[in-house]
Amino acid sequence: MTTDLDLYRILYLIRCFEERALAEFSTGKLFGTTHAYIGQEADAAALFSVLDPGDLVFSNHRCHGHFLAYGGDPYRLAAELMGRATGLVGGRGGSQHIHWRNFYSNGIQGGIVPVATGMALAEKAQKTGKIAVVFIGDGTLGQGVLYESLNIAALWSLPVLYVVENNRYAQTTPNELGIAGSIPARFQAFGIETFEAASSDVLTLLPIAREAVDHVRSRGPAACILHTYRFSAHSKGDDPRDPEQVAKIRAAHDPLTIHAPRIDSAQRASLETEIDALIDYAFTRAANDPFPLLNGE
Ligand SMILES: Cc1ncc(C[n+]2csc(CCOP(=O)(O)OP(=O)(O)O)c2C)c(N)n1
Ligand SMILES: [Mg+2]
Repeated sequence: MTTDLDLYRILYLIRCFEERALAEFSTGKLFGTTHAYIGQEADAAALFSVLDPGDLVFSNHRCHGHFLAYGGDPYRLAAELMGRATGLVGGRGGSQHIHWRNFYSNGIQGGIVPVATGMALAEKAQKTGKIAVVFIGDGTLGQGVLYESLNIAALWSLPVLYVVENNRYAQTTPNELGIAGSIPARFQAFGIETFEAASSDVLTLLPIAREAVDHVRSRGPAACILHTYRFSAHSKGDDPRDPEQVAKIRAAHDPLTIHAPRIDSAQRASLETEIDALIDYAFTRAANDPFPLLNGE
């Protein structure tokens, strides 16, 4: 049974990690790039609360929140962002290419969708009862390989959930300049069932996530389309939006502000102190870890 406190823990953990990652970035401690999940936390909190531990997860360039909600270690992730040998993949994957247990991510838009679909086929063939969940952004609806994957998933009734996190922008391009027609119709054209929500309230998203996951487990492929907002820039400085507009959106749709009043304030304060310390430990320890050796050892 997932409690309100469990959900707040995930929301706060992601927020805290991402804010620290952005702060560390500006001091030059992180390598490559980074795409913060700030604003979208409720999507991950809801979906990961209804998955089974053995399910497979395929994420994208905006993967930190998914990884933390999956139960990943913030220290190993921080070490990966800093290119350290102790990182999730030895410091060679960076922010976008991480792997741990049944969690995989890939920074090529849509690149991991056929992989997730194929892994769903493998799970079905082996009758494991596990499902594959793959996250894409609205901007990734333009990748042709998505539609090849949907076709096969529908034809072979594969246990795969396509999660579209529609934060309304593909980097700096708003939806209306990049997406024709309706998003659900793109899945429905293949006979794939769609579940949809426009909310940053984790309690609104939870039953929809559960319905979508149940559908995949018992009947076959589905899409879960979540309309959300990102509050930070696409990666670091690239945000064409009017800051006043972003502030207004944030004031109305912050998943933490929406959920926090449901938690006893003393409990919340103690949880926040605990997570602040955990994140501080993660980044401080990672910053002191060794870099991988150049000869590949
Ligand atoms: C094939 C490919 N083209 C371009 C890029 C560069 N790129 C990274 S993220 C991104 C926008 C993605 O938008 P969306 O799918 O909506 O995800 P969001 O960043 O909004 O979470 C682009 C163009 C890429 N990673 N892969
Ligand atoms: Mg987007």
